[in-house]
Amino acid sequence: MEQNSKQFLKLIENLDAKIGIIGLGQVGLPTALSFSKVGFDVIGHDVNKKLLEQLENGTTPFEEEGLLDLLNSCRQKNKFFTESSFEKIIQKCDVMIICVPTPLTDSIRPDLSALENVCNSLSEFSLKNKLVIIESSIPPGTFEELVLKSLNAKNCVGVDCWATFVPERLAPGQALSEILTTSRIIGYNDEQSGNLARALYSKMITGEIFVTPVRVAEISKLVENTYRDVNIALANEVSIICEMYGIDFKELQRVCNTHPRVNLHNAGPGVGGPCLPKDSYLLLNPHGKKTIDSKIIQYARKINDSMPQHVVDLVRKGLKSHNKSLSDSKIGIWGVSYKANISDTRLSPAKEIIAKLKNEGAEVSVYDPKTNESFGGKRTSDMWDAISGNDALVVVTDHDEFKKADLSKIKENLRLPIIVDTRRIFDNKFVESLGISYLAIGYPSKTK
Ligand code: SAJ
Repeated sequence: MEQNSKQFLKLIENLDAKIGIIGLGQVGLPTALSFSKVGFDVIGHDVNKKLLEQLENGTTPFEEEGLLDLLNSCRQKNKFFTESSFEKIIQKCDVMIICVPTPLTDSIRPDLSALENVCNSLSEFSLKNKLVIIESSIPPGTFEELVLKSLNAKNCVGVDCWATFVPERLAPGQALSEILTTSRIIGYNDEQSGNLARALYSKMITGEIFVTPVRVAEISKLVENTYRDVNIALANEVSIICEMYGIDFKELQRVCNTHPRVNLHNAGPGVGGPCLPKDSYLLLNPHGKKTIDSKIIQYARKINDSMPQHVVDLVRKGLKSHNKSLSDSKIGIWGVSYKANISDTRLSPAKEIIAKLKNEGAEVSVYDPKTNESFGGKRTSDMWDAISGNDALVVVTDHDEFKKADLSKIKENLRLPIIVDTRRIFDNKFVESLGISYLAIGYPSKTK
């Protein structure tokens, strides 16, 4: 074994280890291309054959800064290929990095079926002298009780092959830059596996690498996102308190954040995306065990989930001040992706906001420069079409294009001068000076 691991280390050191990436989504594809960029031969596999075709044709399935260029340069250098056969990718590769989704079921329990399928498929083959790495976020206990159990069916992890958990830390929108600089956590069950994974990632990243027991690594990933979710919930809760006191949350945040140990997050229309709304549930659902009760974490989720309703209430308030009701209104929405300048709409608060507005009888038009999704609203081809003749503009996503919008033109296009700015992209004083009713989360609106 010692000898084998030394030889494997050499493969990594010389960039001769062939890397297979299973799951080419928002984590897998940037990971594949980043390893390929530093000189490894990388082969990507996904159950979605259309996606593989797309990549072979030199197009990317989602928008990510620099991704398309990187795909094409890796392909030109013959450093990135796709492979639709699971068996072939295992035969060809020394390292297998698993980046499949671990979403929630409808009953808000971890859905590990994709990971389970991959591990079961892997376990049918000899993994001799191969390193398996799990990057997917997983409930605590999953690595030992699902991954290792499965791989050990025909192999002996730590003896004739290796396995580690290296949680992904990619933020959509800055995935390719952050993957290089962000520190990585390597969760090990046996030390040799941990050391090999450290050697591999140190070839790609400039950030620090921390090796820690696998259970710590599993929980650390989930706590990072829970930390952010709870902090955003605090900001959202404080913003509602600001409305009660009649002060501006933005000003409060500016002042509080001058304290060296305070970082009040941004209040907003809710928390979306594939990670934050999910990871605290993974944290509280240990693999094969009963759900853990945590008041602060569960309550944070409730607060963040309640924000779309608050946005709808602000729209209602704005309309009421102009003697209009939601039921006969026309509302224009700018932005449906879950955060600025990306095309990802997964679990975006826009979905709830649009559904609630429509439920109340409003007609909803939608424009987003990054995606064709409109969540049941009428999709328009430009930002002005989305508000022309409408009663209010609701900014849901803070895309750069919206920040530059001409406010006088907004007023000219709208039937009633109402802006609900859920991301605080506009200067409230300037908006109000134009005679527009300005409403925002945590803002003492002049609109009564
Ligand atoms: N949001 C707020 N207020 C804030 C910050 C964010 O309302 O102050 C909202 C955003 O608008 C968005 C949601 O939260 O709807 C999530 O956005 P995000 O930028 O906080 O996070 P993600 O989901 O894009 O990426 C997170 C990151 N985790 C942390 O910052 C701890 C990223 O580094 C992880 O790699 C990623 O989850 C992941 O894949 O787990």
